[in-house]
Amino acid sequence: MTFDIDMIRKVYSGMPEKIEKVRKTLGRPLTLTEKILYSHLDKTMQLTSYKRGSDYVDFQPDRVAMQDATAQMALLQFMQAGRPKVAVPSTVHCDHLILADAGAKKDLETAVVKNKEVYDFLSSVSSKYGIGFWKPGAGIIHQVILENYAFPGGMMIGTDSHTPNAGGLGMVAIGVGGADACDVMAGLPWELKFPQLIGVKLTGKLNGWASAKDVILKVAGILTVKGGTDRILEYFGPGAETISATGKGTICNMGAEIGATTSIFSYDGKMGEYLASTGRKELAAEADKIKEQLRGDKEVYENPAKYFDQVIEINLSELEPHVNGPYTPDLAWPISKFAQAIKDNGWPAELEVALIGSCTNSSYEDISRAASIAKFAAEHNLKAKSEYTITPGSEQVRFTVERDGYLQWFDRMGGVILANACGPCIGQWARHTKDPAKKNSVITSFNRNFAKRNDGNPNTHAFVASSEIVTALALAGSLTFNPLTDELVNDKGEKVKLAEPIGIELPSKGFEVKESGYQEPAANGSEVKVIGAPDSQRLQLLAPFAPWEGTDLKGLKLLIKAKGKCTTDHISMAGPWLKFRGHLDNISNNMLIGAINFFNGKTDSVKNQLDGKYDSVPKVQRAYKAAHLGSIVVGDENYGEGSSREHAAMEPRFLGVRVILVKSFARIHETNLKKQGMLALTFANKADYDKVQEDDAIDVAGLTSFKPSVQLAVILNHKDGSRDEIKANHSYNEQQIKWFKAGGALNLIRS
Ligand code: MIC
Ligand code: SF4
Repeated sequence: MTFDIDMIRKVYSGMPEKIEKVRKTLGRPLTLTEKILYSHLDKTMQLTSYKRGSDYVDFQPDRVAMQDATAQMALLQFMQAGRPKVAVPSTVHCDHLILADAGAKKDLETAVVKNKEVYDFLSSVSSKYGIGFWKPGAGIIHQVILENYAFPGGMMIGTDSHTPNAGGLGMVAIGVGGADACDVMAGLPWELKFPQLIGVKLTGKLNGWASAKDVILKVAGILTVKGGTDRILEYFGPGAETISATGKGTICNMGAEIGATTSIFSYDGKMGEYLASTGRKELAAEADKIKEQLRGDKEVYENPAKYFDQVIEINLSELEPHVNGPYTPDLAWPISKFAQAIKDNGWPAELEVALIGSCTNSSYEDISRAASIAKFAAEHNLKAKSEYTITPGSEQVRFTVERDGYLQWFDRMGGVILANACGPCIGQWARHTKDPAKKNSVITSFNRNFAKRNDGNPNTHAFVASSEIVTALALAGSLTFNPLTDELVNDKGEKVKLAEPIGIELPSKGFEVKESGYQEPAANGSEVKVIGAPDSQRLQLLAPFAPWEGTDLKGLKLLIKAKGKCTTDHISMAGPWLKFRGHLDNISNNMLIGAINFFNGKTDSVKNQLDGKYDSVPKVQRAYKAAHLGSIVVGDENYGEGSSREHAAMEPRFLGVRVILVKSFARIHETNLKKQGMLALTFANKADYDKVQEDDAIDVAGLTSFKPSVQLAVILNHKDGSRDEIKANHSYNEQQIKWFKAGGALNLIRS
């Protein structure tokens, strides 16, 4: 399980010289992001100033990380690539498939039985191909990566959108689809649009109830869910150095919610302490040797407006705790305004469930801060008025906080400790609710709060905040409580004002764990057999997609014109569907069932143009497929925001959708579509969205001369015989056009 110090030494040994060369070539000081990106350029790339936000550049990442729900597809694809072993250090983490129901021990036991097939498959494939495997119960991918593998100055890709968590240790860590991971594991370069850079200058120091989480909740409010697309956020300034490494991780983690490519902090003392405390003194010593390379240049931080495309400044001393939501993570409320917002909007004030933990907020520090509130409550005869759950991020954190006596306070407050896993964050939650038809509220310390995400119920209003604010609100049982100013009444009828949380960044006795849950790959993988039954309902080998037919596309049926927010949760829902993540045919039955049909305002109800009847989206699409008719999906802004799950691209591909035409895309989803051989197009004129009618048959012209930067024509053939010809933009480069023509990137690797 040891971090790969030799690999890291190799990366570090080349860095100073490479960075000096870049500085000379570009003739200016460099941001940290540029230092890391340029020192990971693929050998085929030139050293030149890349145009931010538009030039595609090839990189060579140092690591790959995969979680169980996405690893299945990534590894099914890797198995087709025909390589004996992964080309870079890679790991798989079993965290998404554990249902939260009765508490940690029972839930884990149930999951191991229920998901046996998938765990056996992942464990055997990992062992065969040289991949480190973290068993269920070991922890959530991003926490385990931070504790074991992340390193300052490194570059990692991961099949999960919160991979940027590792930015808390100064790593450029980027969320991708499984096909991208497959490329890197197969030894191919990895392509990314060279990002624009946003500098976030932090001054002052967090105090009282304010925490690292509030930094990102505020940034989300400023930049919105689209504001980070094709951008990397680099945090710096005196305030940055006062935040713990895990607090930095929280900030970088939730950068995913603004669509950021990733977020990062420069190497500093806090990171060094964290490395030492997690058994990596040796690595800290190596990083210290080249610490100037692991920070942005002084001139950049002194004069950020000159080197970043945008600069945001936040004074931590004045930062108020925030609560964001409902339904979108960028609806940011300072706590002093939140009670009024609840009243003004008629959101349910009663808090039914409060949940802490997740990959975003489950460090030792987070748990100690929340536990200090729970301890104060126990000492002052206060009990939780809402249901209250705790999901530790890893077995190492759980073991250590139990040893140090924190868990008992949650217990006394009335809390339930869940397994070290994603659980309710991804809808793996058997919520015990009496009346699901009732509007209700929950609050979490997680990162996403899209409709239906946690419990599948559209009536649930989900909010996000820090672990300590969530804990305080659990005690109040109400969302209109402000712990900074208001009092609670305890069992004895006394008024109590909560004390401010006290956090301990790192355990004084160091971290400890008995059973880490790690499995080393086999020394000789060729002898390992992959475990999987041919008639499985959960795993299905992939068949190659058909290549492009060589002509323009004619008469595509409009499958759905999606209205408003259409995240990957709307396109390929998680929760109960997670069990089919390794079975493309089965999971395709959830395609777009959460998207709202523009024409009737309903979900999962679209017109079948063949018989004029309304039916569920996957059914209608299967009817088109059976009739050998292609189709098209039309969407709104930031289509595909949220998760990295490539199922959201593979399902339409598998069922015969040919084109996704939207106002704008989220980065990972757009790439996933291209990788699978789909046409991902955007309206050249966004108002043309309004021209699309329910019974349209749509043509796409210009494909025989498909070229980078050249628009395609889209012809809307309306039912009444009239037609509209509109223009569509695309962002395909030469290589991506080849993917389209081959019917998907994997078809190219294979050949
Ligand atoms: C999420 O937070 O939405 C997930 C579940 O972790 C996803 C990955 C998935 O869909 O498997 C993500 O963020 O990429
Ligand atoms: Fe798991 Fe939630 Fe983190 Fe995604 S955001 S990795 S589902 S804990």
